[in-house]
Amino acid sequence: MIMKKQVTLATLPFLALAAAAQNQQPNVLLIVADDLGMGDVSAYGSETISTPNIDRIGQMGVLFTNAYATSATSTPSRYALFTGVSPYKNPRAKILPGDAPLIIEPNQPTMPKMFQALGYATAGIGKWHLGMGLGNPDWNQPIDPSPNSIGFDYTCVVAATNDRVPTVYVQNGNVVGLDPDDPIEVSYEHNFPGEPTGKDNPELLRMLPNHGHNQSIVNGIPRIGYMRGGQKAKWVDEDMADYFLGLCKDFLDNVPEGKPFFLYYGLHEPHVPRLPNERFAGKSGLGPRGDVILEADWCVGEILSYLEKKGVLDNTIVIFTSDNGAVVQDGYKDMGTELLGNHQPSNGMRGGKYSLFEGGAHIPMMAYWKGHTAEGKVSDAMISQMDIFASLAAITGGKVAPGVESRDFHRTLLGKSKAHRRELILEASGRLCYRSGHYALIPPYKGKMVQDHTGIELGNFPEYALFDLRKDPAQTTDISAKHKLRVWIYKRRFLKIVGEHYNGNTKAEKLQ
Ligand code: NG6
Ligand code: CA
Repeated sequence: MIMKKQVTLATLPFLALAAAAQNQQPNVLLIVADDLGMGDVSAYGSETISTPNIDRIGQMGVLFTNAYATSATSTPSRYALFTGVSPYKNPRAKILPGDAPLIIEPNQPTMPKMFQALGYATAGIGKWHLGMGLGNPDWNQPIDPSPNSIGFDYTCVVAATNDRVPTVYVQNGNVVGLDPDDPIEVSYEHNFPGEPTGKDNPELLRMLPNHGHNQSIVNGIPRIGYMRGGQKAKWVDEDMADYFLGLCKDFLDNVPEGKPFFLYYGLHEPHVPRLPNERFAGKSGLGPRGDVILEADWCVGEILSYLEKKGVLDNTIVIFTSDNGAVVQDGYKDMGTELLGNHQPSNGMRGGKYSLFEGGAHIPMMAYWKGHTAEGKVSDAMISQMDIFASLAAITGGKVAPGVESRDFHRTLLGKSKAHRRELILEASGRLCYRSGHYALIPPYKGKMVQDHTGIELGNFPEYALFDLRKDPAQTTDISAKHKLRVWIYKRRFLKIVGEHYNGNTKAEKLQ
């Protein structure tokens, strides 16, 4: 159920900058949360959590009820968002360790490069997870290629995830606060002599893992991967939200006069480990996961207010979304499940992050551009994050090179059209499924149905399974036996699109 609230914006002082803004290209603020489900956003009807700032984007603009990331995990999803290319076509677009090489080729077209070519000031701040350097980089030297190499003038990022080493910020390819007398070493294979680990030193931990996450300890939290040195450069998890928000504001303050900007703001919440600033701790009643969602919502409110204060919000296209669906328990014992109560992060959809079911890649998404988006519009058009690239290109006059699959749905993005993707390929931990109209086809895959440590249903069926999402949005009933012809048609189509990339079954299963 969608709640509709009336929102009026306070009229703020009209600054000189705003006057200049009227005649220039629209700015773009792309906010991507990490593992936020549709049910975590109150605009989608949740009454167990309140996210008024995020909701406001949908209330002022368009709220999408049928929006998809390409994937059910972060790396492939963000790869597609920035490159407009299906992640299953890049074998490296899988959950990356913190020392992975950049998986976007130096000559590959990207959305930020498109904006750069148009003369935009561009920045990428927050969660990255697309690799950097050429593999196992020397963290004590400038890293090249860096996130800047894909078209950002300025970047400051978490290299991978907040649960992976190195637990330092990397700014324009350089570790922030590096002390040459305390060099950083990182390994995903072996520990460094004398360094404690979560596995061997549980007495040093303030949060226990429930799966993995038992290697180097930073701030009392066991992480994935081993790290030594860099003591002064290590981030403080509880300050991360304020840190990235501050950098976003700095960037906005320094956009050269007359230039539009493209700002990718990768919120790290509510990915594990969930360590809210003390201002939010205990505030949601849902435990740390709910608290960091409130923190993320506050960040969104702050950045919108800042744009407003600077007089540029009116000429800024604001897009809010999440990289993949929700997960409650993702490797730490942080009371997520115990305190969940009636909260439904996946909004009643089956599965979650990692899943081929709808909970994997069906994500929250909203767009607002004053005077251009229809106010308070709820759109059920099937839209993919991969199409944001070409849609923004169409609005700004940018170029999308051949080979990029991103398609222009800008009128849909602005809530002015019902044009939509007729079909989608979705990816979840290397497995693929197919959406057509209101049907979801899940091809057979080996493996467990339920992932032990997350409790998430992955969607591994022995045969093709078909779901009618209009009648059965929770995917309770596989209707393949009654819809043999539809299964046959969809299967053929699916295999034609993905070809060799479908590896779920024997060769006989492949289209001849
Ligand atoms: C998994 C981690 C999980 C998370 C995920 C990446 C374990 C047991 N689980 O391997 O905690 O880090 O990778 O999440 O290690 S993502 O949102 O960046 O894709
Ligand atoms: Ca994620």
